[in-house]
Amino acid sequence: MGDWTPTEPGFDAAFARTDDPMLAMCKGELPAVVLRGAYDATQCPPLLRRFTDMGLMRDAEGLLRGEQVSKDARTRIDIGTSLGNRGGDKERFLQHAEATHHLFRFLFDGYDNPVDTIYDALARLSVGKTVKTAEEPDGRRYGPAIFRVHYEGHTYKPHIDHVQLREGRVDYAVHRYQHQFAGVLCFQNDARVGTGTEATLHDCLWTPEIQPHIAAGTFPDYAAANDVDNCRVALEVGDLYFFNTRLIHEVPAVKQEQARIVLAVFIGYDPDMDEVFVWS
Ligand SMILES: O=C(O)CCC(=O)C(=O)O
Ligand SMILES: [Fe+2]
Repeated sequence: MGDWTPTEPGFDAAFARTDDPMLAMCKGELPAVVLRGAYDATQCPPLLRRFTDMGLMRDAEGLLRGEQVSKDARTRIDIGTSLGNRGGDKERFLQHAEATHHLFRFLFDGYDNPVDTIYDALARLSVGKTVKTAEEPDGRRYGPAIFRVHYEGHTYKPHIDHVQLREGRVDYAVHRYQHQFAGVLCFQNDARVGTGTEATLHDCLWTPEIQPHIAAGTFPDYAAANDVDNCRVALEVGDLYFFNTRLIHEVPAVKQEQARIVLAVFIGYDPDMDEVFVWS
């Protein structure tokens, strides 16, 4: 125990730990690669104001100013196309993804494109490989990335993300990838100052034997009884991290102060394949 920690602050630290950070994450040996200040933090607040003005997300601050209380009680709002939530209807999913591509063509006008920030960073880590938005054999693309706006109380209980292992999908091209990662870029913390609610990664790759503990909500007991190591990922606005989503991971309840907002992608990766697929 002890050295199961993410690398930070940048690419040099990742490649100083291992000459193949993606492979080390595939194996679960490296929990995460953290890239501090990957995106210019000063561009996040004005972009988020634009999203609110466009009606893409709810203005949690309005409550504090005594404005009309929203009837929208969702604790998570997506700007983008989630395969996990929409993949049940493939045609609709792909149409929705096309609309997201259209939206993202102008959504960031005047600012740096944060989706490019994630793809470029992933390309630097995936040495010798091509990084592109996931597509079906006929060329239809998945969503490129997704903003997830998490309001007070939103919690990700211990879980994994895997198209095949968790969602059981075999009718999408991304199912061929053995390894799935996430990339998460912090746009707004729930704490106004410093780091906010932090994700925890457990030193435990999912297996069918673990599943009963996930399903029953008893993973914390299992982890304690088996001395499962873990690490926390503290993010400030502009920080980006990548991790293997087959690691059991969780994010505790978001604070009341303000929404926790991230730009996230999922990544299909195989050491033996030249193409890295990215979707949301
Ligand atoms: O928001 C985060 O930091 C992680 C969320 C998560 O569970 C994921 O992206 O797979
Ligand atoms: Fe997750």
